[in-house]
Amino acid sequence: MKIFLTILLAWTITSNALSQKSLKEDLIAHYKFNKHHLKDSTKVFDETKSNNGKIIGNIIYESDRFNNPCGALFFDGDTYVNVSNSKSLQKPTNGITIAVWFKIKKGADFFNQWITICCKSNINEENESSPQYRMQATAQTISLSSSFTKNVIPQLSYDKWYFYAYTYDGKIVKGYLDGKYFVEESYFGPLKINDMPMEIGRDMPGKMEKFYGTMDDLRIYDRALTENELLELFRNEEDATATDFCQNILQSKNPNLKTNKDSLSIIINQIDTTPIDFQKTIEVKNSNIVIYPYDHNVDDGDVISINVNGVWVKENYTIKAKLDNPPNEAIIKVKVISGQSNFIVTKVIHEGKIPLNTLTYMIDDGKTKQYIKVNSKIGLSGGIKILYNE
Ligand SMILES: [Ca+2]
Ligand SMILES: [Ca+2]
Repeated sequence: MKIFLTILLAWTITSNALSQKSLKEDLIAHYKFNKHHLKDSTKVFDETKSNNGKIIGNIIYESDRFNNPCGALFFDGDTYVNVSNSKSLQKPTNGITIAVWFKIKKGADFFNQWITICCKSNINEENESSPQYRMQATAQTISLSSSFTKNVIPQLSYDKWYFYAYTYDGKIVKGYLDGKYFVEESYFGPLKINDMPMEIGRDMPGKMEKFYGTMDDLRIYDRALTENELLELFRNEEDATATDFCQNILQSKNPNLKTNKDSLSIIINQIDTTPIDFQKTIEVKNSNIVIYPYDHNVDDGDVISINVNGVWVKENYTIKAKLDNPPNEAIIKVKVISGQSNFIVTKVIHEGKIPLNTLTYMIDDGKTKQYIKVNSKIGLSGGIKILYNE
């Protein structure tokens, strides 16, 4: 159902000094999406501690808007996060704010992927309580609930960080981009409570949408924030200190140590101190590749970690013998970058019964499957370089 746009010409002017609340007040979830080196890598942590989530799909961290490695979570168009229902997630009925930093990956579908941030529902049916609330937008609409969808076209570019927010105060839904108000419309809720989980990066009700891009600092409030408060969030630099979240260490201020995507050796020195023996260079014909690592010989309990282009895509992973139909969790889907060296590094954590770890990477670019054998052992990681030219 679409509601016609009502532009309210009169602003209600309240005294900001008196009504100013802390930005922690009524905050029911805040996901920083920073990788925690020592914590469960399948989880995303809520700063309010009430609503931790579980990543379903590939766990891929990317640099955040401050260029800190592993400071933001990448959604590959299939991956999403499940957050169990809770009393606090059920709170928003007469007011809400959903605010997020996101970057849409080049190639994302205008309708099925676009701004699919969160949705408090995990069923296909769309009704007045499914979802209780959502932040979903195609290239031409924005949606807060099943009965609030509005046609609007925010002009967004691929691969660029944006700060996006919806607020609802019981009367009006407002949309903000980079802290600035861009749209509003009357809407008389209330948002109807449900018992369903909240999903991040997936919106099941009605049409299924899944996010393809990177997300950071998702915050949900049980009230409508003011424009000033949203500007304050937009300017927030809490995590701006140079930190390598891949390893939970503060980076040196030396600019040469900053992530420079074109410099293979610099990235490699940052991810790990274990020397790497590059054993093979291959070429692929497509930027989207599927990688399937398996134990070359017998399944003897080798535990490894795999790094693709600076990101630990598998950690403490027990490598298995080859399967004809490998399960999803055994497969790594990545996008390689054109015109530079991409790499896969295998670090041995624990050697199985047979000391030298030999594994095979099946690398499928959609046209051909290449099978690359890599040897690695504790203290000497094995590497493959991948070249792709657009
Ligand atoms: Ca972050
Ligand atoms: Ca949907």
